[in-house]
Amino acid sequence: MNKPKRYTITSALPYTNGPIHIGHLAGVYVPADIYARFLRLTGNDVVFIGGSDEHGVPITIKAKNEGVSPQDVVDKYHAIIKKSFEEFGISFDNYSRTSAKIHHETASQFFKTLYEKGAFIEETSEQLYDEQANQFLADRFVTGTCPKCGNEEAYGDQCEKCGTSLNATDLINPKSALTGNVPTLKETKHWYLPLDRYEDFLKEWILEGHKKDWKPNVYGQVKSWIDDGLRPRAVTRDLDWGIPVPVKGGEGKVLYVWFDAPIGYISSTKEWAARVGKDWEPYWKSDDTKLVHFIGKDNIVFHCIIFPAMLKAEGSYILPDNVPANEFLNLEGNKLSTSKNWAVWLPDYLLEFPNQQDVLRYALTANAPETKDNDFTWKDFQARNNNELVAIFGNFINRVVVLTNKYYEGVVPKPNELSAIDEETLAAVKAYPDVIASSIERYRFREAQQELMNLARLGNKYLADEEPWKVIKLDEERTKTIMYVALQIAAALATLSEPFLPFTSSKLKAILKVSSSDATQEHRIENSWNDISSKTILLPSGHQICEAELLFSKIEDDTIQFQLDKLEASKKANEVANKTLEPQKDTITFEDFTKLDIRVGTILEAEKMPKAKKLLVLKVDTGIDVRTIVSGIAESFTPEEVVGKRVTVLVNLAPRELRGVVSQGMILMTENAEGKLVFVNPDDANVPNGLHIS
Ligand code: B3M
Ligand code: ZN
Repeated sequence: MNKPKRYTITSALPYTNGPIHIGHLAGVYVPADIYARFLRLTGNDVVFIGGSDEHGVPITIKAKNEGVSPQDVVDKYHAIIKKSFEEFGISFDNYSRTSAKIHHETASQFFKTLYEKGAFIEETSEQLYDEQANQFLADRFVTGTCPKCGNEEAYGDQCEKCGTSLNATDLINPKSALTGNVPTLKETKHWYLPLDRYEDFLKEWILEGHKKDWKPNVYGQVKSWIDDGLRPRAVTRDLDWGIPVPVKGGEGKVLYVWFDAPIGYISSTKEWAARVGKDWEPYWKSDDTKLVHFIGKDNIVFHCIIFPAMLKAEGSYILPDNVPANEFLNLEGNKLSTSKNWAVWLPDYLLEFPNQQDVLRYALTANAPETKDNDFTWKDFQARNNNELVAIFGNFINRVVVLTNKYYEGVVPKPNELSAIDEETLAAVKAYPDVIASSIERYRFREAQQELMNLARLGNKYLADEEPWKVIKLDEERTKTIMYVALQIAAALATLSEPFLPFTSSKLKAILKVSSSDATQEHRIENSWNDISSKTILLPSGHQICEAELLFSKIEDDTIQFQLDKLEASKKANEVANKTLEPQKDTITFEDFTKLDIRVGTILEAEKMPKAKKLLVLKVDTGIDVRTIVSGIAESFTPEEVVGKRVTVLVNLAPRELRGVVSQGMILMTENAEGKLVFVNPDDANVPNGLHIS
């Protein structure tokens, strides 16, 4: 085990324009949390930093779409995001926000320091401008074709497809995201960070210094940008939402969001240090601190090139030791998308799967997009729970605890002489802390979690081979030894599962009355991570444990179907939203209109038209008579559902014979957002405006 160190662990600051989804969790927060928990458990000095990224165009666009102020947007989502992280067990030491005073001060000061050092170029140039919106277009306010990869939806500061960082004027066929207009050019002054000046430094630091220890996907991206040649990048913007540019000539301008956001890690550390009475500086300025940034792959350029260049220019900060960026997680075969509502949202999960945080953590880590994009499916989630957590981990613990209570009233028995298998098994247990640690230290969290499960498998196999439930009838003394060994494995699992399954770990520790951190509890045994390999006995004989309690429970098919149906509904809604509405028909005169005789009616009877999938035969009370109407709604309604429904009926439509039945009129229908036919009722929030009544 390595010497304890000081660690500053950061996780990308989420844009505060929507809740957290599984893509964020799998890419950034779950691995960062495993890493932070592991390092704390192994006795290191750790600060794990998070916070909301509250500036930038995504926030402004959201505010505009919702007709509220950017401050309203960030206040709303900051609260939602912070609460969901807490409930999910992401163990930030501090979760801040970039609208905080301490951040505005820190970021302003950082800019001023660079300005005073002459680290910027000041330049007036022509920038994209939207005449109609009266606004300069940068970042997400403008989209166009990426000159590098041809992606037609690249943003003004970055192409998310190939990761390349762009200047808005690089885009081919730029289009304003505000009005759809083709932008014009207008002169404006900005401050640029001349990245070209940092090429040699970056080459030496990353290309030579981190060839071996950085992930190939991260190293490869960085190398290709550096090889292409770096160019100056504007770090200020003509916007009114953000941190004001704090130097002369900067009036009416703000810092580029990607200039201020990474400084948010520093501000959040300062906020934490002040709260707990520590000095923040060693965490950012001391060479013996390891700085690690957890991010998704679309953030690599900012964390490996731009922010390090800023830190280097400032001069007093350390650089990241590693940036273990993940690839993307897809959902049921499609790219996660906030705007298309193609996501599993954390607040929804927490509501729909109460006390099952560890199941999602487990499934996301088991499928983590560490080396390539990966897919989350609900079926896999169910299988991971039922076949692994329930059948292996939960089953082992349950058998050990139930039998200990049954045979020994919950007291760890005194072992007799250990057999060769017992010795081997206990020796195998002792190897796990190092095996798991070595995977975590190399940012291989999937592999680390697999090893944890292998320990549970070892326990299961030991019980299955030794069969204490049979041996008890023949040899009570041997049974004591078996149960003693099994209890040692259970205790090892209690400690080693903590980084991955923190809720389960604490439940298990309570059952076994062991603790690795909470030493204040009475009659508790302390087992740290390192103790699992160094102590001979983890649970001594005579130690009393508690009754069994289920750690995991089976997830049924209907629970999974409910989630799949929700996604199906999103898909349908997108199809409807993307449907181009038909243009308005030719104008009619008032006389034309008065020819239509539309009445309110009630459906009295309904039955399926034999051999016709779409048709129902209805008896409708129109107020003037009771008549037969054949209606093509059978795919959307059962006959039982429509009986008693109040409807609007066109009563003077010429009668028409359909499959031998004369239909006398038409029920007016439209479609809801899911593409299902509904009776005309504009109060139904599901019915979009503009759909034809037909
Ligand atoms: N807010 C981008 C994102 O949410 C950005 C990360 C900032 S980290 C300093 O993907
Ligand atoms: Zn591109």
